[in-house]
Amino acid sequence: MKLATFLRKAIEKNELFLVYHPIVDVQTNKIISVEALVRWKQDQFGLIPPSEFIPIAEESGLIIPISEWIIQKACEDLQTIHLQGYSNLRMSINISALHFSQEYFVKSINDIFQKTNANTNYIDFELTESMIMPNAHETVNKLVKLKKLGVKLLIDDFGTGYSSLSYLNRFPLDILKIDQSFINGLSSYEDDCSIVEAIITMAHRLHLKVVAEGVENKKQLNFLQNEKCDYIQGYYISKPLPIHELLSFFTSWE
Ligand code: G
Ligand code: G
Ligand code: MN
Ligand code: NA
Repeated sequence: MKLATFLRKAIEKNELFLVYHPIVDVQTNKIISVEALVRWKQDQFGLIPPSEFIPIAEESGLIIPISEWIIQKACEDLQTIHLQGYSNLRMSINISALHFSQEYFVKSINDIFQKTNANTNYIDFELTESMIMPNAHETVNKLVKLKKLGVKLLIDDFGTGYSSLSYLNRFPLDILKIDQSFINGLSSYEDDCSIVEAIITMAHRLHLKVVAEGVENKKQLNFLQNEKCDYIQGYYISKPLPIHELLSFFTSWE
């Protein structure tokens, strides 16, 4: 049987779950946000990584119910986190390309927000350059509608997509997340240092905040601190954690 057949059953069989990857403010050293990342634990095959099943989900269209499930679960867990006393914590949610391209995308998001009574001012949506570039005009309208719901918009994997920078000030964006490939190179490649430096300067000129993803050591952190990067995310802080472990991680971090 094909993986898609098993994936079709994954939601009802409760096989999908979310883990949360902390994002830290470089200046204050406080955890300001977590990124929701989906995981699939299948009966026979065990843990299947998203790099394997997200493409299958996109091809088969299954990504749409999965994406809606992810967004709803992340909203519910954000409420749990807020009720535990971490009332300023933000939630960053990856948006699927196929889901985003649907005409009813904004409505489906709004329905989930209504259903979960979400505090949308604490939610960030992670989009990629390739999702927003194809129909720039249509996309602007969609992004403007999304922003009216209260969320912030983040460009994920920045630096690896389209080379056109013209969209950066045409779209109502708030945050750039520098792709981890540039952060990996900070320790050994002068070129990567220059690129990261340039992205941060450019982002700040455009009044965008910057997240560096894939920070794994103190050397990278020091560089980013010097360059006035706003936020960092990576294994140097923590691995992505299930909600209960996340809550104990918050306690130990304070
Ligand atoms: O968590 P991990 O690094 O294994 O994720 C691998 C890829 O899967 C990343 O590109 C990530 O954006 C994508 N991914 C992980 N979680 C989600 C999710 O909840 N929704 C969507 N659409 N993509 C996700
Ligand atoms: O495409 P997206 O940026 O959503 O995917 C993020 C992925 O990168 C997640 O699966 C997350 O686990 C992974 N990631 C985040 N920080 C680090 C890190 O410091 N090291 C490694 N190896 N992976 C990381
Ligand atoms: Mn992401
Ligand atoms: Na990324």
